[in-house]
Amino acid sequence: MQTGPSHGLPPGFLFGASTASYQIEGATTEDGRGPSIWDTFTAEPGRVVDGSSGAVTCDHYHRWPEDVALLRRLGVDGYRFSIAWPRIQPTGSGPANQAGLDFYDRLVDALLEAGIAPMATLYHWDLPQALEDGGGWLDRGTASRFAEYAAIMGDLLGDRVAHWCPVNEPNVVTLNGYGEGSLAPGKALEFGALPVAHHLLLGHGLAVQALRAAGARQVGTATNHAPVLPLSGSEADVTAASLFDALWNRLFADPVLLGRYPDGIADAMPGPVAEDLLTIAQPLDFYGLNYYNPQGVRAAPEGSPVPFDVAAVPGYPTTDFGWPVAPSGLTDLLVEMTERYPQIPPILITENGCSYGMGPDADGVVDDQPRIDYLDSHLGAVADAVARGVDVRGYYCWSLLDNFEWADGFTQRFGLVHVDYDTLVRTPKRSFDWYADVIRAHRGTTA
Ligand code: IFM
Repeated sequence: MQTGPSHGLPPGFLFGASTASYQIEGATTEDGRGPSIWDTFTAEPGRVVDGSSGAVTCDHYHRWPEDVALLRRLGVDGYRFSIAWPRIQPTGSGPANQAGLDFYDRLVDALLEAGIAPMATLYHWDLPQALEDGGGWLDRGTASRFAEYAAIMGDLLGDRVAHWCPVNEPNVVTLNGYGEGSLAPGKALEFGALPVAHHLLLGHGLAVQALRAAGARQVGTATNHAPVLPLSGSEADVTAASLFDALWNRLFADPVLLGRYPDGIADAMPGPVAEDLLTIAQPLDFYGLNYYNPQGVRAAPEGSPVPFDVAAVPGYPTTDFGWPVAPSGLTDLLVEMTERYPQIPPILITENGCSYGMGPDADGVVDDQPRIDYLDSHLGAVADAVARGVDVRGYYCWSLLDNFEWADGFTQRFGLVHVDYDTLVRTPKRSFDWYADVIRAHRGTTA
C-alpha cells in the first residue's frame, strides 16, 4: 500500500468532500420546506439515541457561505451535497417552491465561483412526509414523483452541476429504513421491503432519463458497497453471507449495470419487471461507490425473521463507532466490482470516512490523528486498486462537517471540521490541514 502526501494517484484524480441535506442544513420549517420522514422519525421517542434531530444541526442553511469558504480553503476539486426534496416540493409533487430553488441556485453559483465542481445528490433520505403517507417507496408512484422532481432540478442546475447522484445508498434505505426499521421511515417489513428496492431502482432510472433530457453532464450513482465475509467456514455461515451479499451489493448493482436481478429476486418484485429493468439500466457516466468497512455475516438462529446476522468482522482496529478499519477491503471491493461488472463506468468514491469523537483542546486544536491514519490508508487502498487496473477517478471524504448521524444523532463525528452544536462554531481539525496538504501535493506532483 502506497501512502504519503500524494499517494501516487493518477493525474486529474478528483478530491472532494461530501455532506447531506438533513444532516447539515437545519432550518426544517423555514422558507416553505415541507416535513420529511426524518422530521417525523426523530420526533418519535426512542428512535435516535440522544433524542436529537436535524432541526438545527450545523445550521448550514444559514451558514453556507462560511462552509463554502471552508471548502475553498481545503482546496477540494469537488463538493458533494444533497438537495432536500421537501424544500423543492414540500409535499413531494406539484410546483416548485421558489425559496428552495433559490437556496441551491446560490449554493451552486458560490461553489463554481470558488472553483469547486458541484456534485448533487437528489435523494439522501429526506422523503417528503406526504409521499410516505401515500406508501413511500413501497408505492410505485413515488418513483414517478421522483422523476418529476429530478426534471425540476435538472432544469435549474443541469448547466452547472458537474456530477449527479440520483439516490444515495438505496440498499440502506431498503434494508434499514423499510426492512429492519432502524432508520426512517422505521418500518420492519423484513423481506416485505423488497418492492422498495425496485421502486428506488426505477426512480433512479427515470431520474437519469429526466436529468439527461434537461442537459445534465455526468450522471452516476452513490451506492454503499461492502465486501461480505462469512464469520466462519461453516456451510450455514457461507450461505447466509452469500444471501446478504446478494441483498446488500448485487440487488442494486446487477439491475443498474447488468439489467437483471440476482437469481430468484425478480419474482419478488412488483410491476412489469422486465420492462422496468430496461429503464433501470440506463448507461451511466460514473459509478459512485460509498465504502466504510467489510461486513461479517453468520447464519441467524432458528426462528429469526431473516436468515442472517450481520456483525463486525473481528481482527481489525475499530473507529469510535465500532466499525472495523480495513482499508484492504476497499481495494478488494474495487477489484471485485470490476471483475463482476467488466462494463462498469469509471468509479468515483462518493463517500469514505470515519467517526472519531475528538474535540478542541485548550489551544483550540482538534488532534484527530486516527482520522488522518484512516484517510491515508484508504487513499493508499484506492491507489492499490488503480495499480491493479481499476479505473477510479476520484475520492470524496465523508464528511466536510461533523453532523447529525441519523439514529446515532450527534454521538458520532465524521467531520474534517469540528462543529460545536451549542455555538455552531466550526473548527477545522488536523485532518482538514492534512487533507489540504494531500490535495496540494497531488496537484504539485501530477501537474
Ligand atoms: O452519515 C452517513 C451518510 O449519510 C450515508 N453514508 C454513511 C454515512 C456514515 O454513516
